[in-house]
Amino acid sequence: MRLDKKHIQHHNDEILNAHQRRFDFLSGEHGGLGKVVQKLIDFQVAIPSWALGTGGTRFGRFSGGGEPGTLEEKIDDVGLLHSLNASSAAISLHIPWDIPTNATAIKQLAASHGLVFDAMNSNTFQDQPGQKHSYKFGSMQHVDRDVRAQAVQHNIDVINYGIELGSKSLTVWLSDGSCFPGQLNFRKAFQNTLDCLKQVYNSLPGDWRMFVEYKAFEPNFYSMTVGDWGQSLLYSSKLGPKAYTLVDLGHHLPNANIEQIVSLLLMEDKLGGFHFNDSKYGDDDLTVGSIRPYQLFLIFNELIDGIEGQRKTTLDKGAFGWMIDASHNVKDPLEDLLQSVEAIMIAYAQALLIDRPALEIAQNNNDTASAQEILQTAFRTDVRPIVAEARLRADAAIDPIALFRSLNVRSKLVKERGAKTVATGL
Ligand SMILES: [Mn+2]
Repeated sequence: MRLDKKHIQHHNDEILNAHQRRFDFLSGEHGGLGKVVQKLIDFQVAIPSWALGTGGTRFGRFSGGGEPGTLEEKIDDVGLLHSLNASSAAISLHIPWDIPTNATAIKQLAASHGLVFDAMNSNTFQDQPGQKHSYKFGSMQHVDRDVRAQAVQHNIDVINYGIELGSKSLTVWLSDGSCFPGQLNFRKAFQNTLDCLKQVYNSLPGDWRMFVEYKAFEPNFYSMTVGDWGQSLLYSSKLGPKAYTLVDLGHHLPNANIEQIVSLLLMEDKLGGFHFNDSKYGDDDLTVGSIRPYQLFLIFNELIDGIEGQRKTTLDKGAFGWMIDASHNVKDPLEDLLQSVEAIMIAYAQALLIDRPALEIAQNNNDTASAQEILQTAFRTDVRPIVAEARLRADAAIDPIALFRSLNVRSKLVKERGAKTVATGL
C-alpha cells in the first residue's frame, strides 16, 4: 500500500503546534540547529529485505500477518517506511531469497518509492533446494575445493544481480567455523577463505566495494573463521582497497568496546559500514537503541570525529553502508524498523551536539570529569524534536508510529496479503 500525502499533511497539522513549541525551546538552547537538522535529513539508513517479516528463533516463529511474500511487496513496505520517516531510502537484498525475475521492473518499482539498492547479501550459510554441494561444514573454508568453488560462484552471481539493480556493494557474511576443537585446521581454513574471497574480489566491478562481516559465535560455537574485527581486517587488508570491514553491533563478545573498534577502523580507512541492532546477551537482533543507547551515541561520536572531523566529509556521502540488521519476534516489524531508524537518528543528533572543541581541551588537560560531563550533556539532551523537525522538513510524518497506527496499516496489509504470509527465507 502507498501512503497518501494528505494523510501525512493531516497528521502533521494536528500536532504541529506542540512540536513547534518543543523545537523552538531546543533552538533557543542550542545555536546552529539548522545544520543538525540538514544532516539528519541527508542521513539514510537501508532496510534489509529480511527484516520486514516476523523473525523467529530455533524454538518457533509467531507470524504477525500481512508480511510481504514477494520482492515487490518487500519494496512496497520499505517505500511505506520511507514515506513515513524520509530516512529509509534504500533496500538491501538477500540472494537467493530476493532474486529479481525482471530487474528493470524491480528497479522502476523501487524508484517510484524513491528507493535505491544498497549492499547485496550472499548466502552460503544455508543449503538451497537442488544445490549440488552442502555447506554443512562451511563454504569458503571447506576442505573440498568443489564446495569452495560453488560458494565463490554464488557470490559472483550475487554481484551480477546487484549490477542489474544498480547496487554498488557486496556484503559477505560467512557462518564458517567449527563446533569442536580439532575439527578444523585454523590456518588452512583461513587460507581457503582468503583464496575464495580473492576470487570474489577480482570479480567486483571497478566502482564496487566488498564488506567482510565478522561474527564472534553462532552458528559455530568453538571457532568462527571470520570471528572478530581483527580477522576481518586481516582479510580486507589482504584483499585490497575495495574491501572493508563491516561492523554488526550484535556480533561481538559481551562488553566489547565497539566504539573503539569503529575509531580504529576509520583511522585505517577500513570501515565499510554498519549493521545496526541491539543486544543484551549476544546476537539478539533487538531494536536499535532499546538496550544500550549510550553505546550507540558513543559510536556516533567516533563516527563524527573520524569522518567529519578528520576527513572533512560527512556521514551521508554514500561512502559507508548503513543498514539495520535486526529480527522482530514479538513486535510488528514495520513499527520495530521505525523505532530503529528513530534510535539511530537520535544518537546521531545527540552526537552532533557534542561540544568538540571543549572535549579536546578537556582531553588535553587530562580533565576526565569535564570530558564525561561534555559527552553526557549531549547524550542527556532530548533531541526527539530535532529528529521530528528533520522529518517535517522532508515531508514525512512528525510521529511515524502514531500515523502508522492511526491509519491501521497492519490490518490493511493483512487484508491485502493474508494472515499467513512468510517474508524471510529462513
Ligand atoms: Mn549483520
